[in-house]
Formats: sequence, C-alpha cells, structure tokens
Amino acid sequence: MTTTPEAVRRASPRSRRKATPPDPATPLLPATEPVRLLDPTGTPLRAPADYPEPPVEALVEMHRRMVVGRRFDVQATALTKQGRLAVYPSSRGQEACQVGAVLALRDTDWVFPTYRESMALVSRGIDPVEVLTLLRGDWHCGYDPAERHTAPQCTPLATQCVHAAGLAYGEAYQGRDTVALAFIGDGATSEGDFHEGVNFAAVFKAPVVYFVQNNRYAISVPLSRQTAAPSLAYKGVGYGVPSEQVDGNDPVAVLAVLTRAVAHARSGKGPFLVEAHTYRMEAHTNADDASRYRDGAEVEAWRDRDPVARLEAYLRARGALDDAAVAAVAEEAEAYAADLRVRMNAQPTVDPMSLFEHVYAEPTPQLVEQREQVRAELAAAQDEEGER
Ligand SMILES: Cc1ncc(C[n+]2csc(CCOP(=O)(O)OP(=O)(O)O)c2C)c(N)n1
Ligand SMILES: [Mg+2]
Repeated sequence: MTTTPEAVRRASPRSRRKATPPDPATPLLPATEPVRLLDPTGTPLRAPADYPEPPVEALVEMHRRMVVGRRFDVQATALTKQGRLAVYPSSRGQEACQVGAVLALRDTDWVFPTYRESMALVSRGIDPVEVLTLLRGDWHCGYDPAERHTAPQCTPLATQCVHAAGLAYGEAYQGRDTVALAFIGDGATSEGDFHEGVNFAAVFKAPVVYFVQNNRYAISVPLSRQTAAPSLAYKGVGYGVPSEQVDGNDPVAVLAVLTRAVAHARSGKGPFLVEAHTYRMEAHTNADDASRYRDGAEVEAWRDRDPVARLEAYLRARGALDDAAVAAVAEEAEAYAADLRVRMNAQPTVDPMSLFEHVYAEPTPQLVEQREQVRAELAAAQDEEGER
C-alpha cells in the first residue's frame, strides 16, 4: 500500500488541529532562580511540585553514562595532542546536560547537536569513532543521521534551531509523536536562526525542546557581553514559549526539568525552552587558550560544583551506589577509552574524490571543474609513483 501525503494528512488528527489563540493565562516565565534538587554537596533539596525527582534507577544510569562520557571526553582531548583528531570541543563540566538530554528522550526522538555535543552522542549509543569522524576531518558526518535519529553536529551557530523546528513540524504533520531536542549555546542565542526557529516552532506548535547550555562563554565572549536579560530563558517568553532555568550542574534537576519539557512538547502544546546554567571547564577547543580571558579562581569555583561528584555523593547517601559499583563504572569507562584509542590509531582510508559527493543534488559547474582538477592531480601523482 502506498501512502500519499494527502492520505497522511487526512489520517492525522494533529494535522487537522485548528490554530488556537494563545491563552493569556499560560505561565511562560521561568522561575526567578534556577530549579535545583541537589545542593553542590549532593544533599537533596525539596523538589518543586512541577519537577518530581526522577526514579533512582534512571539516576544510577545517568551516573554511569556521565562517568563514561567524561572518560570519553578526556580521551578525545588526548587524541588531539597525538594528532589523531584535528580539533575537539570538550564538554567537561557539562556532563549533566549532555546525558540528561539523552535520557529525557526516546530513541525515536530526534537530537540536533552542535560541535559541543560529542558526549551526548556517545551517550545515545553512537559508536565514538563514528562520532569523531567529523572532528578528524574525514567526512561530513560519521553516523547515519536517519538511523540514529540524530542530525549531524552543527558548526554554523544556531542553524540546527530551524532544522529542529522543521523536522518536528513534519513529524507531527504525519501523525507521529516525535520530539526534537535542539542543543544550543549561550552565544548562539544571539543568532537570528535561534529566534526564527523558536518563533516558527511556537506558531506552528512544533514539538521542540530548545535546550540552551549556558556555559558562560562564547569562545572568549562572556555572558555579560551576550545579553542584558536576567536569564536566557526569557528569550522564549516573547515568542509565547514556556521557559525554565535549571542548575545545569545538578543532574537530578536537569533530568527532572528536561523530562517535563519533553512531555510538554510531546503532548502537542508546542515548544519548551530550557536554560541550563553550567560551565565549560576546558578551553573552547584545543586550539584556544582560555587563560587569556578568564582567571583560574573562576574555574576553581566551578570545580566545587562538579556534576559527577554531586550525583555520586547523592546516590551513595541513598544507598544506590557503593564502592564496588563505582569501581565497576570506572573500569567500564577505562575499557571504553582503551578501545577508542586503539581504533582511532588505525589509519583510515578515505577516497579524496568523496569530498565532492553529497554537496549538492546536482553538482555546480565550479564543483565539477574542481572535481576534475583533483582527479587529474591524483592521476598524475599516481603516474609519478609508478615511474619511481
Ligand atoms: C554563524 C557562525 N558564526 C560564528 C561562528 C564561530 N564560532 C564558533 S563557536 C562560537 C562560539 C559559540 O558559543 P556558544 O553558543 O556559547 O557555544 P559553546 O561553544 O560555548 O558551546 C563562534 C562564535 C560560527 N561557527 N558560526
Ligand atoms: Mg557558550
């Protein structure tokens, strides 16, 4: 049986939904303080009614993925020093956000990541070698986005915000209850595409969660030069999008807030915006010297809010983790890193001609000219090799 777009439209209750005028009573404003369920030592605080604490099994799994994710991040940074990776933007310190976003979603939901989200992608179960293919410079994307429901990591700032709106709208139009989560940095919320994406999603009730990781810097530009608003979560309000802010280094709060945001989007109420207050512990990338624009005392203050130690302390106090469980997770993380090291040290074979594929559906005359030039140069080099 073939399904025409018209048949899909007729069958879909969502697509027939009439535009409803916004309800002025809808609460849009974020709480004045970021939502927090654990203090920095891991001591639980009273959970607000809207954000019940996630089940303990989910938090144990979150801890495991955060430990493995951090070890992956350290390994990827080391690979840049060995010349095996061209560049790596670390997300050390942002583990609660990286893993919390993945755990709040179903496998069939879509993730729209930036260059910063390698940890989230490995946490989604994508092979780390495939994740690092882009950053090694071998190919545009190392995994199959359609199969993994994960868009390629986006380097042009904020363009993923409109992609997520389009995909989410399309999914709802076809009667599926898929949610799209778009990661975005604090700096990138100044880009037009962020505003266009959020506005489109709001007007067309596209099920998107815009997840702003406010790590205080856009390369060297501090937050104070990025916005005068009390919180980046206020940027949703002007578009009619309910928004919330959360302590991004509190794993329990991050998972609780994102779970609610995803449920909101899935229920057909349109997008939700979350700002997580966190901190980039490393430089922007291995090509950046962060000591030129921020001082060590600031970094040290954030070390005390480490999300991995915070969750571990809480789960130990609850009796959900003990020494043996912590050691087993550490061992798993080491094995993961060792396997990544070995596989990243194998020399990949890449066909230089593949550079010209998938750029346009129909290659432009300039591209054809460049392709033929490279083909001729490669043939000449091969002839030279043969003569030697
Ligand atoms: C459209 C566009 N403009 C500029 C850049 C250069 N650039 C790359 S990363 C970056 C900073 C982004 O900061 P933020 O959004 O806070 O994300 P973070 O790197 O902190 O995760 C800039 C300006 C770019 N990639 N794309
Ligand atoms: Mg930033």
